[in-house]
Amino acid sequence: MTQQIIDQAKAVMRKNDHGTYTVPTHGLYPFQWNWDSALSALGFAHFDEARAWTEIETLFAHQWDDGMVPHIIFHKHDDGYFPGPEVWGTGREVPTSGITQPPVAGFAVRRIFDRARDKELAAAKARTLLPLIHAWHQWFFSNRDPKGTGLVAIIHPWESGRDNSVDWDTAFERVPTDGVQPFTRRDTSHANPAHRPTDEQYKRYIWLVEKFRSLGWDNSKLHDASPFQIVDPGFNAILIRSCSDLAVLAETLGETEIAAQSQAMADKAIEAIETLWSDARGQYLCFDRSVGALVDSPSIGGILAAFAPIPKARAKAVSDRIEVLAASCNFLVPSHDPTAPEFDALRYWRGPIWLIVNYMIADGLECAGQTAMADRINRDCLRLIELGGFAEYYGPINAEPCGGDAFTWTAAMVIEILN
Ligand code: 9YW
Repeated sequence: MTQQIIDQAKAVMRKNDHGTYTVPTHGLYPFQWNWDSALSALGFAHFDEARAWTEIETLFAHQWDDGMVPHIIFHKHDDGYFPGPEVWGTGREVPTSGITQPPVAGFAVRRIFDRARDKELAAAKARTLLPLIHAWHQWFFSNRDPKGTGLVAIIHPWESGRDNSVDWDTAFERVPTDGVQPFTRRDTSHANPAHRPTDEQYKRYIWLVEKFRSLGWDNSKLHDASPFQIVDPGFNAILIRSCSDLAVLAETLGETEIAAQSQAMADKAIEAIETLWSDARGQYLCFDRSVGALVDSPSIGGILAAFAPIPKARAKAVSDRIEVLAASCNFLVPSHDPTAPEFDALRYWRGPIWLIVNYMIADGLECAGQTAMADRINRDCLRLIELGGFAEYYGPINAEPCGGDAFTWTAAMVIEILN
């Protein structure tokens, strides 16, 4: 049974493999996405290490001169996705989007390196990637934390990877839609519109893209110019984890300066993330930097914080919080609290379960000694696969598979969990 599932997962990954990069799924997402690639590389590493390294190398081949690694790389023309390169207008030879995504590559590279069977290959690849990943981490703190708080802001919901989370609703009201010309969405012709973000949200997504484009994608200006600046605990946790993992990797490779700088960024952020803790909610919350207040929205962003090496007592509290959520759903971990009024069981990031997020939460809990909850989350991932196949995301009440099917990173996570 286990081998059969692994074989199916490998087949999904091979199907979406374009040789040097994978697409998340055919049709809906026909390009390379940033955090999809880093997490998918973990899956490849179990059966084709060279291919795993290539996935991450391709991603970093499109890093911008300022250090940013874009969220989409438009390797080949495909008009099945909106917004395409002409909307982004970033002016690059191989077009890319102009925003970034959760920086999970540092974590992935360390893990692939640590487990590598081909040590020589791993050392060579890690040595090349190390300064590139470090430059990206430094880019975050220079451009998305201009006041040096220790935590970085996202300036577009797409950067979080949790496109239509309830977390953004209030801040999004400050994003206008004037001047946005009519456009045709393509996602709703591939997937059920009832499971996707709304048209109103899409107009705001596009307004922000047009705003940033009008500033020439100059990252020294974008943060302050954006009416949307959110400090997301989940996003920051991924950055912290990648910085601390990169510190360990750099030390192993004898790159002591990168090691010290990475550890210093992680330490400062771990201290700062404490300001996002809410006793009332029993979890971390987002902080709306434009208005200077926490966002009282019980989403998975505040649970994903457990991916970072937060204090053990906090990890225990996050585990307790998941236990509370479990009372109102049949599968863990819902992307929003099922008892909250905004919860929407099948609409993208407003309720459904995403295996990649489950994987990172479980990994963090495991590291913090919360193994029973980590195991439970991983078991639920496998139950979902058995019931619904390799879907993009799943309903937490009835396990309904939603969004695109034959999804690369879902398959990669299953290979990770079963190995
Ligand atoms: C979009 C590819 C991406 C993920 C994001 C997810 C979705 C794309 O798909 O965004 O156009 O809305 O929200 O996290 O990287 O799988």
